[in-house]
Amino acid sequence: MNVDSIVRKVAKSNLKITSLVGSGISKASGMPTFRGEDGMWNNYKAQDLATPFAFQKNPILVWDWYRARMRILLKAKPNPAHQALTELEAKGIGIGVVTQNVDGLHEIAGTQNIVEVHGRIRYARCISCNHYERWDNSEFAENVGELPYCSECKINLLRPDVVWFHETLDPDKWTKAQNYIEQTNLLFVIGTSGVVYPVASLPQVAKQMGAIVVEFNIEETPISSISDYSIIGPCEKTLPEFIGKLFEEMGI
Ligand code: BJW
Repeated sequence: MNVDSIVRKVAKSNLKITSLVGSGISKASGMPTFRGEDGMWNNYKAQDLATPFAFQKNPILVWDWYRARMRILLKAKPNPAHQALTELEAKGIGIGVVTQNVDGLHEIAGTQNIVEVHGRIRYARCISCNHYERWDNSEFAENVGELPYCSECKINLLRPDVVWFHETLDPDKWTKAQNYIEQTNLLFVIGTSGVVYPVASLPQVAKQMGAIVVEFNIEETPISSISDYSIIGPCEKTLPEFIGKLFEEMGI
């Protein structure tokens, strides 16, 4: 089915769109994805970097990986897909963005209703006293091989304020994400491989609650089989095009 026909099928009054987002949306901003061709897990093993055990074993290695990503992020800007989600919200039909991304590019694009379920790379938190501080500056990012300590208690290490494998998601954020899913009648699933739980369960929940699911990805994923429509192609192109046509169809 072509995009025009899909838009005609989903456009209706009282649309409440939630977007469930993964790293594919930020690829056109220069941020690498985790899996697939050019994915970070091709060069690194997730268990060596994105687990609490990895941080206990080798905090310098973990911090240097986050520093390398921060150096890329400091040059990155939101792309047309991030901007399209901001427009969706501004028109009153985008109710929320549930993002697995830690890069903060939705916020920079001007989206307001965002829940960052896997945390925020721009912040670090003390492993003991729970003090938070920003570290998204080039001085910090360039200090390869150094371990950052908490500026509050001055004793304990800082860690990136992200969710690693084997860690639970922040319960408030998870509740907020579930609320968006429960309220939505159209779910966009954008640039995620759909393999990391519990987030990967959300499209199924939306579907069970009667929402239409539209996936935007460059390839099929495990989410494709439960999606009503899969739009294959780079989302920085397909998403603004789809949203533009949706506005036209709805006359907004
Ligand atoms: C494009 C595109 C373009 C490219 N346009 N598309 C067995 C053992 C142990 C644990 C588990 C287990 N089974 C399940 C679990 C739980 C585990 C899990 O899900 N594991 C599976 C991988 C097997 N989950 C957890 O541990 C979670 N916690 C939890 O469950 O708590 C309960 C619990 C406690 C104790 C024990 C067990 C359970 C926490 C998950 C945290 C994930 N953290 C990371 C790192 C975040 C910090 C950081 O950024 O450093 O989150 S991992 C990484 O994957 C990151 C991402 O948010 C997440 C999802 O990845 P994403 O975004 O989908 O990226 P990719 O690369 O996978 O996909 C990119 C997609 O874009 C592809 O589809 C491309 O095709 C597409 N694309 N360009 C459109 N232009």
